Amino acid sequence: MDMKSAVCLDIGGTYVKYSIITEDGKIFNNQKERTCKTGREGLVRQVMNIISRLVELSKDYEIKGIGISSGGQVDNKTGKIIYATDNLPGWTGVELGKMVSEHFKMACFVENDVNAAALGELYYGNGKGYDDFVCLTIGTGIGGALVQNGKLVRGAAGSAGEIGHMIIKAHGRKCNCGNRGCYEQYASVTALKRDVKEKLGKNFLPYDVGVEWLFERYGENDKVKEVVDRYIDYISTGIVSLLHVLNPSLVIIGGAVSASDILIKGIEKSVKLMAMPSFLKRLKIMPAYLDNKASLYGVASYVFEKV
Ligand code: BMX
Ligand code: ZN
Repeated sequence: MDMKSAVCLDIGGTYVKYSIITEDGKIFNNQKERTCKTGREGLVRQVMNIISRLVELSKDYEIKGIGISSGGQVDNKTGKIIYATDNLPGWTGVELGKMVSEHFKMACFVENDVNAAALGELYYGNGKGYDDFVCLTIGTGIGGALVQNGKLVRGAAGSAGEIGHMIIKAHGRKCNCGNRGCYEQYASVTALKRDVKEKLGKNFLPYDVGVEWLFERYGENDKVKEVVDRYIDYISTGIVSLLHVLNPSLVIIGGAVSASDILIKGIEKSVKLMAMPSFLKRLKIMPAYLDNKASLYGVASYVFEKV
């Protein structure tokens, strides 16, 4: 009865993931459902419903608070979504923290999804013991977080780390942030799926498999190799730019694709070819330890630390 717990949600461009996490790091009821993309009202309703169910399920615990990570730029002091691209339609301006804490009469912390993932990795995962690292997640978009001196870099408006919107090609592909040539238009899973359709045909990737399926066929098919090699180069181009600006000692790559050895090895090789030697001296590139639960652990750490 006394075990302290946090109700945790991670709102991404494709799924809302959620679970109950206890103070000693156990995770219960870890589930996901597709993100409601019909606009603000639908997504708010979905979030409220999930929290209600989790609160109901946590009756046997002492709930310390609610932690939510979300795509978009988040003011973590007020819990407001400062700006979200159309990956989460209508999400800009939502006062999520206030809404949730008033409704459930509990503390609620909101943080950008990848900032939260970086905190999760810092406290519970591969970031342990590192003071300077970059975390990126490859999914519907590309999210980023920068940790320096053991702390998240937030920037002047609290929006730092939107690395998916670094422009890697002037006048390039249109992005749903309104710009052109953004990193996530080349190196996200969404972009890879589009490239596969273009180069290998509409039905090449079976509808019920993830892009990992493609990496497994890397050695078997020249055309697959060509698409994957180009994709690896895109991912690496962004990483090398980050290395040259920040000189981190670790890059953590999260998202489903980070489980693929071919991808991580390919990125390592390609980064070595492009980066200047001194930036490689102390560099490690690692997949996220907490897998797709990093953001949930990150917001849980918030709840336990801050309340
Ligand atoms: C987008 C942007 C980032 C987010 C990243 C990864 C929105 C809604 N999202 O670049 O804030 O971190 O996607 O998100 O503005 P995911 O949907 O791939 O998990
Ligand atoms: Zn963009």
